[in-house]
Amino acid sequence: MNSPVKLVISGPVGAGKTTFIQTLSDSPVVSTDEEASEDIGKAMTTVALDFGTLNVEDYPIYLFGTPGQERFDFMWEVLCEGAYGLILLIAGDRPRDFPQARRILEFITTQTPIPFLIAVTRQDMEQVWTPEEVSEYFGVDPSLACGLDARDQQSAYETLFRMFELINASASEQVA
Ligand SMILES: Nc1nc2c(ncn2[C@@H]2O[C@H](COP(=O)(O)OP(=O)(O)OP(=O)(O)O)[C@@H](O)[C@H]2O)c(=O)[nH]1
Ligand SMILES: [Mg+2]
Repeated sequence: MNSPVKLVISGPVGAGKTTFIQTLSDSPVVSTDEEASEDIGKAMTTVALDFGTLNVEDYPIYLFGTPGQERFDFMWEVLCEGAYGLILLIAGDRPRDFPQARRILEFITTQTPIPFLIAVTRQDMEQVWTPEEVSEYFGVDPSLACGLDARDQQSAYETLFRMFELINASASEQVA
């Protein structure tokens, strides 16, 4: 059995992190959702982490989700230790959350320089930023952003495999 590949799923409140891990996980997800004490537009929010696992070929994949609320940001560093990649989820119809997403991305990649993918959820909404527009906002190559419906298994798998491609590309760059 290969050693587990750890991925971190982060992003602002309501981006779809818990849903994404639930959609992908083969095991019951360890979730720490509690009733939100502030009005964040939904009833439940993650206060510590989400943890889910799946197998891809012979590789166990560990998915660690962070809380979205900034007051729980002390968890980010802990959860990122030893991670191979970061999937940053962001709701494409909530541009007011983009600055926070940028802070998360900068914080994590400064502490732990790992490959990242920006997955833009809620592409089915009427007024929504496309992955290309979001990559421009972040000032990154368009290949580092994709669309995602966190509720949909196929879409979630496509995002996961895109992340693996980026991890492989970065590993071969380091060898070259
Ligand atoms: N319409 C639509 N809804 C989505 C999509 N992806 C996720 N959702 C919904 O968005 C909501 C996201 O909620 P969560 O998964 O709890 O979000 P979270 O990022 O874990 O939030 P916190 O833990 O509070 O930071 C859920 O109701 C999902 O069903 C999408 O692509 N389109
Ligand atoms: Mg959550």
